[in-house]
Amino acid sequence: MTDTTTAQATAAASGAAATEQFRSKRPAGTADADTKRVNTLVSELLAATHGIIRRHKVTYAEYDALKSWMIQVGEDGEWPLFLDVWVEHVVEEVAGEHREGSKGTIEGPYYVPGAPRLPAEATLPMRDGEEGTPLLFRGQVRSVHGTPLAGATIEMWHADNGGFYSQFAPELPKWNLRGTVVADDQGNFRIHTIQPAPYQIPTDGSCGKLINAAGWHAWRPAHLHLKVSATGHQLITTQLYFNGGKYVSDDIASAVKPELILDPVPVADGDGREVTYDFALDKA
Ligand code: MBD
Ligand code: FE
Repeated sequence: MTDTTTAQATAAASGAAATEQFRSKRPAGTADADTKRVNTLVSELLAATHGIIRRHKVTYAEYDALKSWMIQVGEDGEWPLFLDVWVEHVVEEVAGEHREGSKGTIEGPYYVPGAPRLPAEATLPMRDGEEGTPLLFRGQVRSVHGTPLAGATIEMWHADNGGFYSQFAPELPKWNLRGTVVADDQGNFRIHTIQPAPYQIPTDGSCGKLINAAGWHAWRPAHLHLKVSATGHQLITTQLYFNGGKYVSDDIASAVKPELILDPVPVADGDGREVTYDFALDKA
């Protein structure tokens, strides 16, 4: 890890950035306020909570601990982190139920739209001497019937070799390790980047406090985030992991699926590793 970055990354700063990012992507009040639906969902959520309280004889001390913790989650801006780590995977499971194409998984809190557009063979924006094993990620975007999708776009974002995301940790260039690659007329792409490190949930905030209190670990396996899209097709939000990597079988965000594990091989004539991964997109 880079000491300067570690020294200054705080839960509150990355939480505030994630909260701001979420607000700008999805302005408040866009969900359907269907009274019956709200009644059903909130009533069942409350009933499940009441059941837990009765079953475990929850005390006032515990109730107050929950209240102060929830207040702190808000103050830290960590609601996006909390929800995406412990809830989003089930929302994604339901949303992806009827799709035939490539597997998706959760988006997480650190996507930023509008990353620089790059040609079909490109290197993600990175610093001079960016640390980490070089990785060539290449493949083809096709329809579920196998038709190459010309001009498909592959948005990729990932952490650096210290596990930090640009725009959510200090001192990183704005678009570091973020890009929007436009595939060629056969849907092919070749993306040069570096392998990210595993990601640790900030230990100094409310989510870190919960992890400690519950005796869990705070880690996600190293991963690449992707949004793959093409005209007339459904966008896929996914992540890819590295075979044999730490936490691949024990992701705190429960977002690993067997289809999403890459096994890169050393490049024949140079540094680093390469891997091919093709995407199949469902019709819109
Ligand atoms: C991440 O990098 C991430 O992908 C998720 C889902 C949650 C927290 C940090
Ligand atoms: Fe991530």
